[in-house]
Amino acid sequence: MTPDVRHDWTLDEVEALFALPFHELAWRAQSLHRRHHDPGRVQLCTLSNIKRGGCPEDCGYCPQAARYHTGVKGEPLLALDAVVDQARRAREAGASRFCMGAAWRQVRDGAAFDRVLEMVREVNALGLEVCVTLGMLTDEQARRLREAGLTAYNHNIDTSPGYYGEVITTRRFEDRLGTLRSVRAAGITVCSGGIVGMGEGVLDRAHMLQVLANLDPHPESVPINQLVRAPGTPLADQEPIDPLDFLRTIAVARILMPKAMVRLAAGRLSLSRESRVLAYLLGANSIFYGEELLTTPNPTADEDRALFMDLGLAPLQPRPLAK
Ligand code: SAM
Ligand code: DTB
Ligand code: SF4
Repeated sequence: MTPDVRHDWTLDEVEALFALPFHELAWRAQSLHRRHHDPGRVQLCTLSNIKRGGCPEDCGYCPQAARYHTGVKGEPLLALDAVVDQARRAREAGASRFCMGAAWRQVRDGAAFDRVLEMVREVNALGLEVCVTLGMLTDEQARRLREAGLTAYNHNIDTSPGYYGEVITTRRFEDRLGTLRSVRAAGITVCSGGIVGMGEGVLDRAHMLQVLANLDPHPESVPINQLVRAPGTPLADQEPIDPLDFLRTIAVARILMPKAMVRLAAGRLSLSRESRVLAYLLGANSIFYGEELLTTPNPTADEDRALFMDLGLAPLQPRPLAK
């Protein structure tokens, strides 16, 4: 019998999963999901944009890239107290993970990074899983984050190796993999996924998931974002994709990485209530929770809580606070 967790997926195999009739795909995704997770629990992760806008990179999807006229102004790194307050409120609202994002190309040693390390320390002390996404980093910076109590580092590969250059030219796909290696070497869990709906083909989606699934170990967390079409970015007028194609990507991610938390990430606002339900049935077991992602809107906490009630789903609980 083939094991559930594999690291030797071929591109043909992954493409074949995308080509399955929907009922077959759904059955396989759901069976694996139930074998490795409680299907009634979804993790709520709250995002905080600790360093907004002004980014030197040219990622074609991103409202925070300084070179596009998106209306997002560059701002300095938030104060420690403001972020810790946000984390406390997120926990009270039911989140068990707090993710802090910075619009940086890479981490630079100095006062700003020292403040981020403080943020990690304090959020960890609140009993929350702590994740940061700060761009590229070195082995030593990863080690310092680990020491401060970081649970996870988010660094998306975003798309296939072949399509990467169509969307981003200021760094290479290989740079992303290098950062993921530093994160893993430091003993931090890996959060890495990508974006669907940037004009890529099914083969690109298959290739992106194949790269993630052939990392050993698999990323513990895999965010699947649907492109949020931000005015002013090169991808502002991209044709929206068929929700079924987005859902297929979620299901294939679940099949390839059965133990990972698969996150129904950006783009939830453009999905119908029923498509969101299907995403949970196909193996998504984590969402971004709170009315804003980094710069764009997300469903409100009330809306998500109401849907959870209707479906009988419950949030994963944060770990109890030490006395
Ligand atoms: N600057 C760091 C980096 O790029 O790694 C961290 C922040 S960056 C905003 C984190 C991720 O957000 C990107 O890798 C991308 O996957 C996602 N993202 C950014 N803009 C998006 C958009 N308009 N729609 C969907 N996902 C987006
Ligand atoms: C991820 O995969 N998606 C999040 C988080 N990791 C950092 C970011 C989504 C950003 C959507 C566009 C915005 O709000 O600026
Ligand atoms: Fe900068 Fe990250 Fe946005 Fe790219 S995705 S422009 S690196 S903030």
